[in-house]
Amino acid sequence: MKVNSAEIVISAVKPDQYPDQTLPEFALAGRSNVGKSSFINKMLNRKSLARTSSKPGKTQTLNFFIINEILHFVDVPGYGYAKVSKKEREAWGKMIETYLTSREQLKAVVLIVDLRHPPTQDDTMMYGFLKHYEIPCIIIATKADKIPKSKWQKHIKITKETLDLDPNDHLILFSSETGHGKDEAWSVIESYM
Ligand SMILES: Nc1nc2c(ncn2[C@@H]2O[C@H](COP(=O)(O)OP(=O)(O)OP(=O)(O)O)[C@@H](O)[C@H]2O)c(=O)[nH]1
Ligand SMILES: [Mg+2]
Repeated sequence: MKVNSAEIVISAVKPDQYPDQTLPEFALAGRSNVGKSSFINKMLNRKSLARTSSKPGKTQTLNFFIINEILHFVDVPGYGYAKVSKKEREAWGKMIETYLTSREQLKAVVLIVDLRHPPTQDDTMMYGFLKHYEIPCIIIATKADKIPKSKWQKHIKITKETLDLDPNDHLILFSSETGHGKDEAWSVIESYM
C-alpha cells in the first residue's frame, strides 16, 4: 500500500474513547520493547509518529492511527515488563482484553516477536489467547537486522516451533531498521481488509 496520509486519532484507555468509525482495524501486540511502535512507523514511512524508546514501557495507552482515511492501526502497550506493579499489569490486561474481544472491526492482530530469541511464555500465551478467540493473527519476527542472514532460517524454525504456529498463519521476517518484510506485511494486511 502506498501511504499518502497517516495521523494519530486518539489515545484511548476505555471503549467509549475508541473511534466510532468502523474502518478495518489492525492492532499490534507483543512484548514490551520488542518493536511494535517502530513497526508502525516503518509501515507508515514516518520516523516518530508512534513514539518509541530504548526503554520498555513507552506505549501506555491504545493509540489509534488512521491511514489513507481507510484503515486504523492500533498501537498497544507491551506485555512482560517486569518493573510494573501487579495492579498495573492487571489494568493493562483488562484494557487489552476488553479491546481484543469486543472490537468488531478488528480484522487481525499483528503479533510482534523478536527473531533473535525464542518466543517467551508471554508470547505463546498471547498467541494462544488469539487462537482461542479466533482472532486472525499475523506474526512479525522483527529485528532481523540484528542477526546474520545465514541464521534467519534457523531462527524462523525455532519461532514457529515454540509458538506451535498454525500452518495457516503468516510469519513474516521483518526489520524496522532496513524495511525488510515491509511489502510482504502490507500485502498480508491488505488481504485481511
Ligand atoms: N535494530 C533494530 N532495532 C529495533 C527494531 N525495531 C525496534 N527496534 C528498537 O527497539 C526499541 C524498542 O522499540 P519500540 O518500537 O519502542 O518498542 P515497543 O514494542 O513499541 O515497546 P513498548 O511501547 O514499550 O511496548 C527501540 O530502541 C527501537 O529503536 C528493528 O527492527 N531493528
Ligand atoms: Mg510502543
